[in-house]
Amino acid sequence: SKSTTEKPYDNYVRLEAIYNYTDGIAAKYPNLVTSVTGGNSFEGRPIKYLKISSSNFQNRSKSIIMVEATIHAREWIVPPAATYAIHKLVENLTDPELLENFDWIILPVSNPDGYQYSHTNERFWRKTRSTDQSSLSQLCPGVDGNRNYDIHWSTVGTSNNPCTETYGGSKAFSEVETRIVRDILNEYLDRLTLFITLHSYGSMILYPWGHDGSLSPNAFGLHTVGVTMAEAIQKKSLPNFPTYKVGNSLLVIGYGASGAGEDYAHSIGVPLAYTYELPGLSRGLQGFHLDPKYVRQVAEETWEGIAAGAKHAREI
Ligand code: ING
Ligand code: ZN
Repeated sequence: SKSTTEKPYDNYVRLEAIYNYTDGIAAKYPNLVTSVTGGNSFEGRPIKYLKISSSNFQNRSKSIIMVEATIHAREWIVPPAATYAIHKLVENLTDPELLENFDWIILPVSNPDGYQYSHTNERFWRKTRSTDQSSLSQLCPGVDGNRNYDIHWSTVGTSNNPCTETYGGSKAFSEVETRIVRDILNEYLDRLTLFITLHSYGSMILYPWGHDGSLSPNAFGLHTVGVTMAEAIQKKSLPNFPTYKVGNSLLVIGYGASGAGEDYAHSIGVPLAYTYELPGLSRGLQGFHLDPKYVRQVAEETWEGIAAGAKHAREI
């Protein structure tokens, strides 16, 4: 049933409802929020993000927190967590410090083609929907955005076969969707303190490096802030939800992967860069389809983690 009052963080919703919400927020709070279209997806959909600032974003005076979401289409719990963060910052700010000390960039759906396709054609679609010149790519569209960044690209936990779930693309940044995230990171690099890419599932907070499990010189800071974020989430979580694990992505997930967004952000100099794996209560593909009765719960607890991360973000 279609309801104009349904919020994008109370249930699973289509792309159109997410953009209706973010456009509405930008129109209603012009002094606080700017909606930017970073470019268009492979199939021509706008990729929109919000810049949120209580002063003037372009003043360049505050550190920036960036939350990027839904590079993987089937991870439907992710857009609600991103839009709830917008709701808390703009419509229901309970901690004024979060806007006094930081500007925010929130990109709720970085892969709109895949997200739409997961609603209309194939619920568990993961990748983008692009094709390139190769005949296999024509047969098997889509690139794994989280293997497409220029960080040890195409070396570990990825495939050069377009017909696999972890196809890294014909080259690093072959996808306009990852290029848009790259361009935002580069534009604001000097002010970015904390970058979070939202995924599901597994109840984990992961940090670099994903290709070999080695640690960055900032690993102490990454781990300390990671644990703080996980504890904040845990405080608001439910007894039947798994306990969050925090650590290096290879060590915690158990497989290596190169070309991931979190690793790219850290490699170019974002001091705190994480992948959140939001909860799923089933194994296998059903883990990507958490019972919709938990959508608001996950949105709320995830926000606690993001807010705690912002408050403890320090350039080390
Ligand atoms: N998981 C991530 C993936 O892309 C990940 C895990 C994160 C791997 C960071 C490497 C680095 O496989 C999901 N669920 O997408
Ligand atoms: Zn993912």
